[in-house]
Amino acid sequence: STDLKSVLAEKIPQQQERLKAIKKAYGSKQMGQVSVDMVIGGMRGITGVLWETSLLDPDEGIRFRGYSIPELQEKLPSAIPDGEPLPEGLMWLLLTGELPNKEQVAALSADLRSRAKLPDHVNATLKAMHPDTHPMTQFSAGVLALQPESNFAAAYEKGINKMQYWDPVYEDTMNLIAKLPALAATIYRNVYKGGELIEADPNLDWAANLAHMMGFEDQGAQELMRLYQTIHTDHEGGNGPCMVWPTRRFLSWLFRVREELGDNPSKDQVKDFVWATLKSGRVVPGYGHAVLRKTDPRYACQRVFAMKHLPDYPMFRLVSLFYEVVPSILQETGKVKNPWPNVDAHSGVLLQYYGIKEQNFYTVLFGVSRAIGVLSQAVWSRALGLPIERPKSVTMEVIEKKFSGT
Ligand code: CMX
Repeated sequence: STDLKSVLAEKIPQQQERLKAIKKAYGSKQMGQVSVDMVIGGMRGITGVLWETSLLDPDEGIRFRGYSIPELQEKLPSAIPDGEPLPEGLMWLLLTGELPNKEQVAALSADLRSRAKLPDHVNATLKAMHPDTHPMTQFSAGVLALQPESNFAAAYEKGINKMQYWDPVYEDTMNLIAKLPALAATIYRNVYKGGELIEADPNLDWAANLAHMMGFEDQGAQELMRLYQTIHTDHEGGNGPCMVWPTRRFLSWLFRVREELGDNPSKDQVKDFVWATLKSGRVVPGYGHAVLRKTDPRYACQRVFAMKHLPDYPMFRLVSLFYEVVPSILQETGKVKNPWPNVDAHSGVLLQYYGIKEQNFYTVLFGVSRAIGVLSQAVWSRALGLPIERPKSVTMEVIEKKFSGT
């Protein structure tokens, strides 16, 4: 079937049974141990969340429903021959666990287009906001302003069987994801382009329409948006906030390199610059990772994109030079667990190349993409009846008393 909801509805009873069986067979088994370091360290390393849509492997990076990014670039339908995957395809995969064919992706694209219009009251809400309000705050406010349209709120008010929760959550998910490009683009045009809005193009897919409504018609920019929106959708469960600051920090760092050393610095000059950064007690932005232990595949696929579309862009050449120089320096420090670059050491440069230069907006683009992962998981969370996460907390006094023997 090309109808996502009915494909999903078929899978739900099987997965409910699967979870019941897991609970029955392994419910009392131990998944690991918790040290005081983990309690103080933001629960890092504690396995404590069920998250079906993606899994982060320390060596391979993110896998979406078992598929790596290069595999998805090969297997997911694209808008142009040999082009980047369409995020609608990844959304289908995250929701159903199955790779979609071209017809299924086209049907999902069309469904999203039919739900894409932003209600007037949301436009009015955005217009009424103080012009200095950060784009991400406007984005969050815009999402909240959509609440009157919520199917779940209406169904809950009327009274709905718990087993059916997933249905209105699915409708809300579709409606929200469909509207995010218009919401993001409206904010972009309001904040940076004098409020002159651009209508959606009925012939474009979801991500290309985002680029189009922001004002970017270049094929390359639309391809980049498809790739960007695909690779940022999910990064397993339990992610914290502030995930896009490193993109900005990396870019500022790159701008400083250009200012001080020009477009064509030597390897030795770049080495000295990196060491100076480390010696001043700062981290090298865009490098290292809490879990990953090799080059982030999201970095790698953006590098391939850059080599194809913008091989001579001076900022990309600098990024490449850093790739040659930084890992061995970080290794030399002897303490950095992962000397390889992460996604943030690449995204910014690609956006800059296509003229999306407003760095405060990058977090919104990230938010549009991540919504796909988080909301797909939300549908499953309701389908499986998962509870609210409620980890136990303790005070310092509890730790002291427990281990000091007093
Ligand atoms: N430059 C300099 N020092 C670094 C470093 C880097 N890029 N990455 C790690 N280190 C240092 C740590 O600061 C730590 O030093 P201290 O022991 O003196 O405190 C030591 O190496 C060990 O840290 P780690 O276990 O390797 O890394 P963490 O899990 O503590 O931190 C991260 C991970 C991402 C916060 C860190 O690598 C970092 O600050 N990187 C730069 C910022 C960045 O690119 N963040 C983007 C993350 C993207 C994502 O998560 O997807």
